[in-house]
Amino acid sequence: MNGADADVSPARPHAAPPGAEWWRSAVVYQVYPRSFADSNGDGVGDLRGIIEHLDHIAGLGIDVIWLSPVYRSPQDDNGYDISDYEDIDPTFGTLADLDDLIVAMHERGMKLVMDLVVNHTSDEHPWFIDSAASPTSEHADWYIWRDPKPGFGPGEPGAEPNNWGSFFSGSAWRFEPRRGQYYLHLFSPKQPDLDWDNPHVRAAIFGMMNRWLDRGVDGFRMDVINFISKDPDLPDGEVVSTGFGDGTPHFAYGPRIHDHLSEMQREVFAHRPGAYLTVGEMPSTTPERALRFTDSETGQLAMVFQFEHMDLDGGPDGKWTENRATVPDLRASLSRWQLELGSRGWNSLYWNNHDQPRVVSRFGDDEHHWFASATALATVLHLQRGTPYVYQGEELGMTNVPFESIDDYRDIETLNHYADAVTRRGLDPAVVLAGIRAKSRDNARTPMQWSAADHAGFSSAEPWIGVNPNHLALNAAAQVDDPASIYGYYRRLIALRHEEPSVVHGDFALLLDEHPTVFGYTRSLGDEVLMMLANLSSDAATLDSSALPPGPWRLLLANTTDADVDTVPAILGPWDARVFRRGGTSGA
Ligand code: TEU
Repeated sequence: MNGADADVSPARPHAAPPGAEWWRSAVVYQVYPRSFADSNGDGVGDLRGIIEHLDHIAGLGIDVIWLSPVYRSPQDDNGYDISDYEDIDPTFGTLADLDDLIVAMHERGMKLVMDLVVNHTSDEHPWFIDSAASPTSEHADWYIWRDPKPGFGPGEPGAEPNNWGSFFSGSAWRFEPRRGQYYLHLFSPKQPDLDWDNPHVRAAIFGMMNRWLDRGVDGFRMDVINFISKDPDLPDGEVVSTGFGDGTPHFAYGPRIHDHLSEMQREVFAHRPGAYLTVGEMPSTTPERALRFTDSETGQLAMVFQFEHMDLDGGPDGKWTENRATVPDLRASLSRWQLELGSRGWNSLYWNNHDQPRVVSRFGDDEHHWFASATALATVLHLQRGTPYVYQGEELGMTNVPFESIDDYRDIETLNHYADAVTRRGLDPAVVLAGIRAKSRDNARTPMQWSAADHAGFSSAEPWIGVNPNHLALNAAAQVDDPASIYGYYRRLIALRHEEPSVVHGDFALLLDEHPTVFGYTRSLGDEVLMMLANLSSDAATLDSSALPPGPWRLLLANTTDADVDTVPAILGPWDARVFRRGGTSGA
């Protein structure tokens, strides 16, 4: 299906170069451990399961694995609610299993980035248990506690200290009778927010991070790290259609965010040789702020995950609908980030993670052009400047799951949203469910499709969440040895990054910025110029060659067979993607 595949050699275990900023040429693979591979037959994925499947990841040419949380946790939010930062949850295994994973990865030339969830802990963390017990306990001021609103009795409706809504529906405050006070939880009530203005909190977290680095991990993906500094006045937010206030202006870029991250830099990373991959997850951030965080001279992080392209197809309050983003909007957003982070900042590049629906269903055409749309979207992303992330199953073109009923879903955000929208707000259940089908996080969390066997080869037991019925045809066993598969195409894209310095370091310039469906750009480094053209549509697209930079162009990579080697086509077929090199010899 993707014949004209050029002079990119097959993937091989890739040893990232030592020294500063090795992560600039790296490609990261995210493992969501619950859904990756179950080695012990309890229906839930685990660390041994990951070890058993490392060659699947190494075979793609991946440099780094980001592991979603495996720490001890009540699993209210699948591990993003941590009750012990320094132990492994028995669901996933033991510390010895993690050590074995690190060794097995390092042997294959891959590094490990751990998830760092320190905006909040679990309410079952000993710090919070102590904090909630009394206003005079040792950890009394480790979390964000406030008195009831004046004029209201404790616990009365309306007594919450401000009007903020939680990301997981309802108020962001919960009353604790033992203290006669409320605590802030931006996510679930079982995820109380830490008070980062307390120096004891920061010291405890930095100590914990240091111990993980001493153990051999190579960096951190920092969960909602831009939320850690709150405006201490906690002002009300603008009321949105849920009836709650939007607090993000008061915590998404709080007054001490750069101080806290600079202190982290000093206390955790500065005294260590080498470079660590640090990626800050930052909902509601802007290119200007992301540049401040990632500036190669003055920034505090290697890169951030921004959300602008993930928010283009949201409903009025950003919640889930069947809306689709247009190509011009997607192109304008992604290219703005490319240009504004420029040569001083650094992008992370992603379509998917454990919080987002599957890209081939969301921005592609999983029904009529599954292969071509999955590979076209991959090409658009991987040729950009920044560090690309591949989320488990993306390399197989895994799709959204056709769950029939709300009872099939497991995700707390999804279940709370459904209950809130349907029961409290009286919205049409069919409409709410359609939005959930299109955008729910559980689309990303169905079991990894290893084979056509029972439970997709993920587990010998009934998995914790339903398997996508399309695993009979769409699975790793059917793809890994086939160079014409989506997996084979990802290998070539990743190899291209490792072999072409212009893919890593080249300047970005947008092409055809008025075209209704084509995303095109060049990457230039000295005399080297690459051109990427992709038609993100199920209809053919006409190209005006006079609007393209002069050639001669030689084909380097194509996702469909009928590509003529050295001609920039006048028409791009549905979801055709092409990468060309200026001058030089032909790749095919
Ligand atoms: O996600 C933060 C975040 O922005 C999510 O609220 C996301 O926008 C939303 O779920 C999309 O539907 C991080 C983690 O990635 C997520 O899994 C956690 O639930 C959340 O933080 C709390 O730790």
